[in-house]
Amino acid sequence: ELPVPRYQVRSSPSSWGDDYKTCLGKFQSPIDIREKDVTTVSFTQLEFSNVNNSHTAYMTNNGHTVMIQSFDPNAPLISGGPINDTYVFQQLHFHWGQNDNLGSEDLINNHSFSMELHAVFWKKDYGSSEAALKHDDGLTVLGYLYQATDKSNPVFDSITWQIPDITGVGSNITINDTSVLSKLIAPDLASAQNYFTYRGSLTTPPCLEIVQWIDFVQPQYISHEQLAAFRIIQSTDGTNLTHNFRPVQPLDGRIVYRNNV
Ligand code: SG4
Ligand code: ZN
Repeated sequence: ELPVPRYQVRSSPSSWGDDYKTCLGKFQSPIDIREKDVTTVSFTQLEFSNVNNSHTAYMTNNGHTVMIQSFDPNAPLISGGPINDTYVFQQLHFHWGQNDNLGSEDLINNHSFSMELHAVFWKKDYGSSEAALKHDDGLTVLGYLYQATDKSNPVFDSITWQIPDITGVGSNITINDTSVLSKLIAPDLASAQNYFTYRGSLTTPPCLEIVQWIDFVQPQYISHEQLAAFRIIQSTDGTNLTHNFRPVQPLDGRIVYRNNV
C-alpha cells in the first residue's frame, strides 16, 4: 500500500520530503516544460494496442483522486517512442484544482491547464505493477492536459454523472461504457506522436523516480460543469478534495525532449 498524499495545509506537498526523502530528489515530477529549452529528437512511432477493444472499467474514489481501472487480461499496451519495451495499462486518474485556472501538474511555458489525466503503464517484463515499482524504468505515464471551456466533452458523459455515487472514500462503480478507456487514452494518430518526454517521478509519496513521462502537446477540453463534478468527492480526511495537484519541481539539469513530427 502506498501512503496517502494530502494536499491540505497541514501535510502539504512541501512537507512530503520530511517522511519521504525521495520527494526531495533530482528527478522529481511535475515540471514546467519551457518550449524554448526542449531538445527535438526523432523517436520511432509510439504504438498503442488493445486500446480500442471493449473494456469493462471501474471507477473508484481512492481518497486522493478519481481512478479508473480495468482488470481485463487484454489490457491496453504501449511501446515505441521513447520507451524500449512493452508497458501494460494499470489505471488512469485525474488531477484538478480549486478553480479552472489551475489543476494540471506539468505546466507548459509556466501555463497551468485546468485538469490533467495520467494513464499509468508498467513494464511487462517485470510481471506486475507492484514489481515494476522496484525498477528505475518501471513505469511510463501518459499525460493529457485539459482546458476548461463552455462546451461539454462527450467522453465524460459516462463519468461525471456517476461521480456523486463515489463521493465516499473507497466507493466504486462500474462505468456504463466499455469504450471509455479507448476514448480517454487513445489519442488520434497525429496527436499521438506529438509529445514532450522526460525522466521523472511519481507525483505523490513515495515520489519514486521510475517514470518515463510522455505528455501530449495537444490539449483536450472539458466543460466547467464537468470539471466541477470532480471537486465534490471526499478526501481521506473527510473534507472535499477540491484540489490534488503537486506544484512543479526543479528540473535540475534534466533535458526535456520533444518528438519531431
Ligand atoms: C494517484 O494518487 C493514483 O491514484 C496512484 O495510483 C498513483 O500511484 C499516484 O497518483 C502517482 O501517480 O501518475 N500522479 S502519478 O505519478 O500509480 C501509482 C495508485 O495508488 C503508483 C494505484
Ligand atoms: Zn497522477
